[in-house]
Amino acid sequence: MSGAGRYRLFSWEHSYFSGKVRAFLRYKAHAGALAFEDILATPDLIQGVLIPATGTNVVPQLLAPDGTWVQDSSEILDFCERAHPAPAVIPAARAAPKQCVASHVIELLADEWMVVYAFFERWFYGRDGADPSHAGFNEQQWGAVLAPGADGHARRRAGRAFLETVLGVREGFAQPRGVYAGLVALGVTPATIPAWEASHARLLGRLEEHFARHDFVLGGLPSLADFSLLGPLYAHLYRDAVAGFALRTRFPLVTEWVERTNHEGALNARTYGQKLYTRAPDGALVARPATSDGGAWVPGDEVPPTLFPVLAVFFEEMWPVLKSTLVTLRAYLASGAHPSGGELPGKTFTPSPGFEAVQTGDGPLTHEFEIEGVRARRMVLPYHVWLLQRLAGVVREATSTPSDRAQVEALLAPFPGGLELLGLDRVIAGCRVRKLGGRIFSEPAVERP
Ligand SMILES: N[C@@H](CCC(=O)N[C@@H](CS)C(=O)NCC(=O)O)C(=O)O
Repeated sequence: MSGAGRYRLFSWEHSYFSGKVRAFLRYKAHAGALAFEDILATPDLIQGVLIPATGTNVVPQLLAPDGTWVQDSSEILDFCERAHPAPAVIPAARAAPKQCVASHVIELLADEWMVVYAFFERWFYGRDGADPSHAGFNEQQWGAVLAPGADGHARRRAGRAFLETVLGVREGFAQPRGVYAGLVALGVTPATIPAWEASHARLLGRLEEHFARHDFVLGGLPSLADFSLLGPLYAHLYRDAVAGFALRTRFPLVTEWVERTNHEGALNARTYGQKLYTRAPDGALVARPATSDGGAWVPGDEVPPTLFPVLAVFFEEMWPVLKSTLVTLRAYLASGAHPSGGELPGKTFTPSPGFEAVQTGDGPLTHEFEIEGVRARRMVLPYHVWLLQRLAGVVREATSTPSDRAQVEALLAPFPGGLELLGLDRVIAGCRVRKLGGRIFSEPAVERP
């Protein structure tokens, strides 16, 4: 493919959602479906290129060969899947309704629930005075983006200055600001930390069991669910030093899956496209696919049983929070405090600038939630509603015939609240949102004649 036909991915190596998109593009590129250049999103490019294009500073962002900008990891995957359908990454709603719904549920869990585990690990062990601490590694990671052309000492100084002045590593949880204010807003405080850690360890244990039997979420090839799980697992839990040590030593099969899915340094991990060889009696080398399940997704739209405990985490922990998000957002939209069609906070890791009062303390976009039996408060994220709308569309398509509906019902029925996903459109009514570029707005009220 010529240079002109290439996608341009603007990303950072240490970014959660960049890890998801990069591995997905690598998979498509490995199959020859597309070509892309991975571009370090420096502050200069963010200010001069990304913000003017999409209205947001976040990474990753993708520039398609035809000049279209796509912001948001989920939209990037959908966009490229439509443009380059083979090899498929998203199970088709009509051909594989159960695998399709299960993959999207895991995407939601990975993007917006596991984010708490990952963000916590990075910054709890990145604050001054932490023991163990990967503060030096964080200086390097940030410096590499902030001052990429400077020498190593200057890069570390640039990283250090940013961690102190903007991210708040000196004060940590003592006087939370920057990323620590983000953690508090996500419901991570000294009172809830043990609960989040227990939830995190349980989920990794369940993934370890799954990857003992299958090389990827759906069998012998990666899918949307794998690339989504790489969000939390690559940059924060595999690369970062303290969490990376724990992952390698406590969850070696999840570690191996990270290498397999990220497709770098993966010879021992066995990955897609790789062959394993045995010797024939005549000494000739005989090749077979290196990954489990014959190198394919499990047949018959089966969702592997070892995935059920992973899906259960979504229904037990995250789904109640999403339902309460809808209730709280609906009340806020009806309160008169928000102009119909106006902008809503759109960020994931921290309260959005300008909405701090609304999303912190007892603000109208905060709510109670529970983790491991501990009750606390966290911010409401209208972006979650946009993801739920997306999931509602997927569920609608995956249940459009009576027999498909029966299949999806059978998949969801065992989980608490599982069948509620079948009525998502109804549950979302009254608080639908729109995403324009990288910004979220409420749906304008329909004028009645
Ligand atoms: N929903 C977005 C989230 C993107 C996002 O939050 N990116 C982070 C890095 S992983 C970021 O750029 N944060 C900087 C900021 O929020 O200012 C996606 O799926 O792409």
